[in-house]
Amino acid sequence: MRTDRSHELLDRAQRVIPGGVNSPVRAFRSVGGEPVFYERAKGSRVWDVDGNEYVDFVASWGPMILGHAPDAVLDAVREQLELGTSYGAPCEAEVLMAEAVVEAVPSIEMVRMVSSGTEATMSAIRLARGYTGREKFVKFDGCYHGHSDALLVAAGSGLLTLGIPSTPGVTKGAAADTIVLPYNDIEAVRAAFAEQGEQIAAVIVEPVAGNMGVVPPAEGFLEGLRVVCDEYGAVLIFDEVITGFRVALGGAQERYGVMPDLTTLGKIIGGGFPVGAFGGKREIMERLAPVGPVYQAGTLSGNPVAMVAGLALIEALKQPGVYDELERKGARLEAGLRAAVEQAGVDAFLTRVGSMACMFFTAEQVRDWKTASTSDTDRYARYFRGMLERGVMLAPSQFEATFVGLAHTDDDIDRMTAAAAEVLASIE
Ligand code: HOZ
Repeated sequence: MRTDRSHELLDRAQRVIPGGVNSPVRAFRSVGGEPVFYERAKGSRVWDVDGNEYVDFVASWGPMILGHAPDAVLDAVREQLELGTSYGAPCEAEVLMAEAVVEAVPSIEMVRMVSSGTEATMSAIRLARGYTGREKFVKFDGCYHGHSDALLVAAGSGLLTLGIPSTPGVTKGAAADTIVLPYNDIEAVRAAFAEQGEQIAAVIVEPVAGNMGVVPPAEGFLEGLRVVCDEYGAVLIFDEVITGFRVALGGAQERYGVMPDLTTLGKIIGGGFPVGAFGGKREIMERLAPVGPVYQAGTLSGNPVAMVAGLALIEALKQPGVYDELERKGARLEAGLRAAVEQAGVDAFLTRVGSMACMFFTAEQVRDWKTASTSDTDRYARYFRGMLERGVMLAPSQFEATFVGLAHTDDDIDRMTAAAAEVLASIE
């Protein structure tokens, strides 16, 4: 596998970009070696600048559920480009997007567009605080809700990947109102509320944790959160930046039948462009400026190019049979990986919800960060490198998701699981 061009670009990048990357998990730090630089992507494939081709299971960390550069999205974007790329003023596409989100996501009555998942979660927390007049909020160990200060406490994704327990730059004050509890532990939630429930504005949760690997909600966990929040008048926020439009058209709330008060979205609704959104009950959303006093704003919010891209993608996802097909492909991947694990006799715990999956290198049953963290990350690194050499692109971290999309053929999936069987049999 040639890597000269990627190596050269990394060398140049490191002189002008910290670590040579614009987001830390891309840096391959926990899997060793150097990141490959991409040149192009189409369907289930990505190609790097040295001409290597990979079947891609990262999907730009989730958005590319149709595969890369789908024609429907490209056509919509081309048309919009001629009409202007940013207005900083209302446009029809953002109304269509809001209507599409309200129609698809069961608990959302009103929605505000932003430019990233980080902005969405940060704004949702502010809104919940403004609505309740309380300051504290609950988050769960290993869940990641973007990189705003108060939400970085005990966070997943890149912080787990790089082993950064808490980051300099977040003041004690910013972190003081964040209550961290173990994921899937409803008793811990009840105890925290019994002690300080009158001060808690919100509970924010990934309804399927997707940033400490993939950890499904235990039976009764989401339902229990709903009950506790109702009892104490706290706002329940589902962070569906990953699960929204992925595990069902209406996200995890549709799949599990539990309705939050607020929902955050991102990734898929941008069709590959930088987009986030937060929405929910009208009564809460109308606390936002200009209707209410809670301020939130953005020059590129509701950007027309991003809106038409997201709309084209959502339209494709609304076609009959799409989520059955994603489920079928996810199940095929899981079955192939289970067979590979069994054949190789390695300790691994597999999780999957629809088209998002994870193989934890541990003998433990993973249900929270404590159990996820028992994974052998060195073994994952060897697995990752073996797969890369065989033309399969996985997330460069044990604690991220593997995404299957509509562009993956059965052959792509079988090629991936055959490569996994080979690699698992050959690594210590
Ligand atoms: N946190 C996301 C992955 N779980 C986005 C990737 C990134 O941080 O760059």
